[in-house]
Amino acid sequence: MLLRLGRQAGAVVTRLILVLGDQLTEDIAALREADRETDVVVMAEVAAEAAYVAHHPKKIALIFAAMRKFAAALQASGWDVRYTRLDDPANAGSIPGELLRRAGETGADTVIATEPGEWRLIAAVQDVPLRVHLLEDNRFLASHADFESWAMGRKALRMEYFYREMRRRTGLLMDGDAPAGGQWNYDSENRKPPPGGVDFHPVAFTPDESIEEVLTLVEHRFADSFGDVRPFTLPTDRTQARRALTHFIGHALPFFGDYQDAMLTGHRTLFHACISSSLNIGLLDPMEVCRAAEDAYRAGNVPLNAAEGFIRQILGWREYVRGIYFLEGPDYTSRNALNHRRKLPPLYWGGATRMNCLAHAVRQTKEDAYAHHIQRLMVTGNFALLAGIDPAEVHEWYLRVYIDAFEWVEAPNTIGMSQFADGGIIASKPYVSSGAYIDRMSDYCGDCAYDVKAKTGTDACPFNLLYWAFLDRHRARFEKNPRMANMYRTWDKLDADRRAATLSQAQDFLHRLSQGEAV
Ligand code: FAD
Ligand code: DLZ
Ligand code: SF4
Repeated sequence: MLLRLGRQAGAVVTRLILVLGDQLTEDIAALREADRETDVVVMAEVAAEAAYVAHHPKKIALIFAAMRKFAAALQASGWDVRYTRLDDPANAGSIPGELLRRAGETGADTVIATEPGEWRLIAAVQDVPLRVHLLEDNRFLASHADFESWAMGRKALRMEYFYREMRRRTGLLMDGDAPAGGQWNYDSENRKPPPGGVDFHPVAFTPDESIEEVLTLVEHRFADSFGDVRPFTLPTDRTQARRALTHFIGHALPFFGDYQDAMLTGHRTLFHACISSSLNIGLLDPMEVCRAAEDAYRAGNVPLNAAEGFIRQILGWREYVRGIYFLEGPDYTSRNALNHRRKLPPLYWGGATRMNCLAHAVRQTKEDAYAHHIQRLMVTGNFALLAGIDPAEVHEWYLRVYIDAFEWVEAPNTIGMSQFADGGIIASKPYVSSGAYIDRMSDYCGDCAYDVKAKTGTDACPFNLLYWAFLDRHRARFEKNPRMANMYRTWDKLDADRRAATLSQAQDFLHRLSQGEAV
C-alpha cells in the first residue's frame, strides 16, 4: 500500500494543507489528499500576494471575499482551518512566512500544496524549509503530461489541433467520431458587427456584511492602486457562480457566437459570460461549464455555432494557453521577439487620450476590472503592439488590471497571442489591425476626435498610421508569412508619397506619445 504523502506508517502527524486564493474548491488536489481528522488547512491573506504587482482593488477584494467564504464553508464541514486576515498583527506577510508560522504553531513538518499558477510562487513554496509536496492542479482537462505529449515532435503548436484532440478525448460536441454538425470550428459565423439592442446583463450580487468588511479593508489598504473597488457585484462563492452561469446559458449563450467580436460603448459585456474569475479561482469547474453549454445545444436552445464557439474558448484556448505557459518555462514572460522597447504610456492608467476606443476600454477596465476578449486583443493589445511597447510592461499591465489575471493564463495571452513577443508560438501572425476593424466591430469611432476613414493627415486615426508603420518596420520578419502577403501587396501598391507621409506621421505620433502628450 502506498504511504500517503508525508505520513509515516502508524504515526499521526499533522500536515499543513495549503489552499491559495485561486484554489477555492473542495475538489482541489491538496484537499483531496488531506485528512480532515488530523491535518490543518492554511489559508492566508498576505501582503506579498496582494502587492507583487499592484492588482486592481476589485481583484484583491474578490480573492479575499471568496477566500473568507470558502474558509468558513470548510470550517463548517469539520476542517481545522487556520485563516489569517490581512490586518492580523501576527500575519507573516507572505505564503512561505505563513506556512512557517503555522508549522511552528502546530508542530507540522510537511506541507501539501496544489501547484500554484505562477512560476514565481511555485519557486517560493518549494523553497520553504519544510517537507513540501506539490501536487498537480487537478482542475484542468489536460494535465501537464497530456499537453507535453500532444506538443512533442510538432513543428507548430496551433490551438486548433489541440482543441480537436480535446474534443475527441472528452467527447464534448462529438457525434461518435465526428464533430457535431460535421465541422470542428464555426468561427467564420462568429464575426457579426454589433447588434442593435442587447438586453443581457450578468447577475449582480449585492455585497453582504462580510463582503462589505472586505471592501472597506481594500479601500483603505490599496487606496493608491489603479481601479475602483465599488460597485462590487461579482460572484464570491460557488452557489453564486452557478447562478451566474445558468443565467448566461439561458439568456446570452444563444447570441455568444454571432456577436463574440462586437464592442458597444453602452454595453460593456455584450453576450460574454463574465465567468473567467469564477473559473480561475475555483468556483466553477471547466467541464461543468462546457457540459452546460453542450446540454443547451442538445436541448435545442442554443445554435451550434454559439455552443461550439463558447466551448472552444474553455476546452481549447484556456487549456492550451495553460499548456504553453508551463511548457515554455519561467522565462516566457521576458520574451521580446520584436525587440519593442517603448514605455507603456500614461493613457493605460487613465491619462488623457483623444482615441475614443482606448479611452473607453481603459475607463471600463478601471471601473469593472473587466474588458472582453476583443477589447483586450484588438484595442489595448493592438495599440500596444502597433506602438512597439515593451511586452514586459504590457504583460504587467494586464496582470494588474483584470479580475481574472493569473500568470498561467494572462502571460500566454499577452506575451504570445497579443504582443507576438514569443515569436509566433501561439499566433501564426500578429493580431494587428487598422482602425477599419475597430470601426466595423464597434460604435467607438463615431464619437472619436480622429477620423477612422482618414488615412493620413492630422485627423487620421492613429491605428491607420501605426498599422502600416508596423508592417514596414517588421518587413523582414513578416513579408514571407503567407497570411500577411496580401497586406504587404496592398502597402506596396500605395503611391510613394502616401507611404512616406504615413511613415513620417506615424513617427511623429509615436514621438508625441513618448513625450507624454495627450494623443
Ligand atoms: P467569454 O468570452 O464569455 O469566454 C468564456 C470563457 O472562455 C472565459 O471565461 C475564459 O475562461 C475562456 N477564455 C476565452 N478566451 C480565452 C483565452 N484567450 N485564454 C484563456 N481562456 C479563455 N483570460 C483570463 O482568464 N485571464 C487573463 O488574465 C486573461 N488575460 C488576457 C490578456 C489578453 C491580452 C487577451 C487578449 C486575453 C486575455 N484573456 C484572459 C482571455 C479572455 O480575454 C478572457 O478570458 C475573457 O475576456 C473573460 O471574459 P468572459 O468570462 O466574459 O469570457
Ligand atoms: C491574487 C492573490 C491575491 C491578491 N492575494 C492572495 C492572498 O492574499 N493569498 C493567497 O493565497 N492568494 C492570493 N492571490 C492568489 C495568488 O497570487 C495566486 O495563487 C498566484 O498568483 C498563483 O496563481
Ligand atoms: Fe479608435 Fe481610430 Fe476609431 Fe478613434 S477612429 S475610436 S482611434 S479606431
